[in-house]
Amino acid sequence: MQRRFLGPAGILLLLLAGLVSLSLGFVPDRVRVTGTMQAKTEWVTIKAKEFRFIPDTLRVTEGTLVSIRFRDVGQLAHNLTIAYYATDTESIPGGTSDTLRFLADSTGTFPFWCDVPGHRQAGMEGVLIVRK
Ligand SMILES: [Cu+2]
Repeated sequence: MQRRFLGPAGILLLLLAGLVSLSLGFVPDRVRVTGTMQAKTEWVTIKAKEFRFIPDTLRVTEGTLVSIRFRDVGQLAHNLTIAYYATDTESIPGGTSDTLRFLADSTGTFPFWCDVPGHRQAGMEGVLIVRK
């Protein structure tokens, strides 16, 4: 009964190894892989109302997992779109909130905006600054 050696723990280990190699395979080149692959989480809060973001400049550190608490404190529905990081919230009604998470893996200054038609043009934009 050789198969007995591959008990539930062994199967779990194999699954984990598979998952790890699978996830490593999908890491884009520009992501720096550190020994533990544990990114620190950095929380920031941004409020939206007609027609601006408060604050309109977000500063985070490269390599952190950024969690943005997005609060719509206005009357209309708004969203937060960060095109460079291919991430956005739904358009949420006034008085509600949402959370956006992404790995800030590139330094630079990246615009964000609300993509409800007309809102960016009305002033709903800002910049995300990712520094070393
Ligand atoms: Cu908006």
